[in-house]
Amino acid sequence: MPTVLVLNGPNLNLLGLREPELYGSDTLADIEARCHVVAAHHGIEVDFRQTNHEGELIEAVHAARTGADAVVINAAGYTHTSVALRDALATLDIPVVEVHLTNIHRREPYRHRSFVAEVADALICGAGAHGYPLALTHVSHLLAKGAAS
Ligand code: CA2
Repeated sequence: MPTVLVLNGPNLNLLGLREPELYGSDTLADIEARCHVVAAHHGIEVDFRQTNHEGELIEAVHAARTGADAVVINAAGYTHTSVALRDALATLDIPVVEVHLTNIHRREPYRHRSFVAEVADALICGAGAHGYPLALTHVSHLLAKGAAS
């Protein structure tokens, strides 16, 4: 079964506990549970992780080079700052889908720039927690297409 690494960056462990008007009331555990349901539907396995540390995100991306078939990533604040994370993602030759709960283009100008987007195959933002199942559905489409070609 293909494995999809779903990586979450800093502060996303606080989802549902603060700022629900901005980020929704689902917790990260709720989102993870939803991801497992959608993944089972598509015949894929999800390895769901969250870290507050840039280096750990980068190491997880390195591990995905041999240990995953695709990556879904919400790099949170590091989206807008981390050239190092972007460089790590650029080494992957598996599908990468970027997810944000909020529409980063409707927010502060410093959130409009995404280093991750430069190396992602697709970007889903502004769909709230639903963005994760959407990303997994798209990944399963990309994997099926890849397997067929
Ligand atoms: O919209 C998104 O998913 C973001 O990646 C969320 C990041 C933000 O820095 C990005 O610009 C867009 C922030 C994650 C912080 O999550 C919190 C959750 C609850 C309470 C406080 C922060």
